[in-house]
Amino acid sequence: MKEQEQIRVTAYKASGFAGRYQRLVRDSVIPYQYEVLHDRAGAEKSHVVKNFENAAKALRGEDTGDGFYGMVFQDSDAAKWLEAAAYSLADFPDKELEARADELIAKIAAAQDDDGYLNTRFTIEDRDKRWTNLLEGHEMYCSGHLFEAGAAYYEATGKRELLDVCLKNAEHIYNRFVLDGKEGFPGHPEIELALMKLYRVSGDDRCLALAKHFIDVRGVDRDFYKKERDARSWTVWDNNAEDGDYQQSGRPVREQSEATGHAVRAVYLYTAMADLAAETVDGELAAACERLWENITQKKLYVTGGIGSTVIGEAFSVDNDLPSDTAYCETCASIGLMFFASRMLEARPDGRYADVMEQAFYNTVLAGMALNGKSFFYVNPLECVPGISGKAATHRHTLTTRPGWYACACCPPNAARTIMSIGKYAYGESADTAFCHLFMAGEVSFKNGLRLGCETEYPFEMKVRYSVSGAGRLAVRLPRWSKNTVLTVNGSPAEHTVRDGYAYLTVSEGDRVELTLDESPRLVYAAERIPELSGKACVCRGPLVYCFEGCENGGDVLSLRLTGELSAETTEGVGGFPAMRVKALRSAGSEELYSSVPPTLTETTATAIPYFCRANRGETEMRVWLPAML
Ligand code: FUB
Ligand code: ZN
Repeated sequence: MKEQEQIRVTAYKASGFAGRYQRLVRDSVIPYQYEVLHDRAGAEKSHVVKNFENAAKALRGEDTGDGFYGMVFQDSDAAKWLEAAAYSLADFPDKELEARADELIAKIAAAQDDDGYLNTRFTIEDRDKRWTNLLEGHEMYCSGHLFEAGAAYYEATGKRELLDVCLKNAEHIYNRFVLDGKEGFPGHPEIELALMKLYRVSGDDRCLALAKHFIDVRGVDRDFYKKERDARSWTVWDNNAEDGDYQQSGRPVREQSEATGHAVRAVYLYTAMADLAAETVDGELAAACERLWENITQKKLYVTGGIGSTVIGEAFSVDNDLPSDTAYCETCASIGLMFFASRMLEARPDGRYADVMEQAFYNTVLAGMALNGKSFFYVNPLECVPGISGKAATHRHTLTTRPGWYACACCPPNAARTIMSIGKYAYGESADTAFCHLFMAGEVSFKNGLRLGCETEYPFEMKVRYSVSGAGRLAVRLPRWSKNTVLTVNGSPAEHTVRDGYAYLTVSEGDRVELTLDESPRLVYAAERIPELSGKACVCRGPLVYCFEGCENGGDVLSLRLTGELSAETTEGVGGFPAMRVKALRSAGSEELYSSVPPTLTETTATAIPYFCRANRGETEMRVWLPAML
């Protein structure tokens, strides 16, 4: 029995900043990605739809034509696209999009084996290799993404076809690993968090039991992947089967304290752990989540909300190793961090979680997509120097411009589905309280009958106005970065209590609640224990991290220095998003590689743009952290 009521979402119709982004995804990103998935966009080949068609042929015993192409997890790109389409359809009914989604769903359904198994790679190429390489095979990763799509599509349209495919696939996996007791757990966690969603939508207890099973067995047999490798004669990438830390399976999850290994896998796992801990009231699991959260946010988090600092294995590095120029900071990892934060929040409202969720969204997640929605970053460094970035052997991963698609395309559709479901992160509710976690304009209806209209130009203006319909208890987040925060109801100071970063108040029909946050730009300094950042500062305002690009700074940001005083003013920026002009110094030194002639420093004004707007004007230098002369 659950002791505490989990906080869940609400219906949200976006306007303002979120509305602009959702319009972009609806009008450009979803149609563009649909073309990509059909190999009609002139970008990197996907073949994902063909894979489903060819898998169906394989099942019918027909010639599979051009066979399977892509990553072992290629199927998941289609699932993420469907999930984004589902969220879009929920808010903006669109017959044409629904018809396209239904057609794709029919192709996916046709690729499902009679026993419920569904994976195009193994169905087309290697039926006998099913389930023999959990370490690398990604069968459950693909299933997980399909389950998320199936749940979202059912909720959006009421149509069951994909949901039923998912439930049949989940049953197949449940039978194998729970009923038949086959050993193993997913190499790439994802199915666990997805099973929690499938459980809630379908009410099928086996989904919850299967999620719990995979969480419980992970890391108990530390040699599982080694034994699995020794038993098979094939590999995908020859991954190290003995690196338990990399697989988050070096010990049972309830004993883990340090975020290690592949960053996306880690945060997807922690998301499921946090969800399961709240659902089953598992204090030991919740405590592990809290330790892992602390480790990430105190030792392994970039100011942009990026995580996973090393390209080697797309992984977390050791504590405080946060280089700017070689940062990996995969877009999916920050999306996963948002997931983890939101599940922690659902279990226990604490502004610490929402602060990080917001930091990840407005900075790394949005930077993952160009302002026109048609090209994407996988890797999000905090410094970019053409000639070195994307070029030096150590920097090949830090591309200077966004490609239209990737051979490994996990990030682009992940960004799309996250933006289209941002209401699930922005708002939440418990049995008696409506929560405003992020300040997103629009209309929100809570299940307790309360409705809010939220008007704001946030994150560029710091006033957030809520108009209340109905009555009830409201909790509004008080972000830690805001040093001067004022909360009023109907123009008078609000009667409220503050707990864990939220203001709690009781509101009634017709009330106007207004939150005014600190609008001053601020210099942010890193802890001295981060070697890369000593002596540097960056510019932030509200939740936004700013960066300096060559475009409006004379092509050279490497010689810019910040002073202790910002005296910033707003100016025109990129894509209609305001920039800031800040007081700075320009250093000019000798042309010699090294010289004992000290550089001269001249006062100047530099322009900083929001980090998420970076790299939209061709290849250029970019820096978040500048040396600071204080
Ligand atoms: O392995 C599936 C996805 O591809 C991961 O989440 C990403 O990091 C990329 O490796
Ligand atoms: Zn990714």
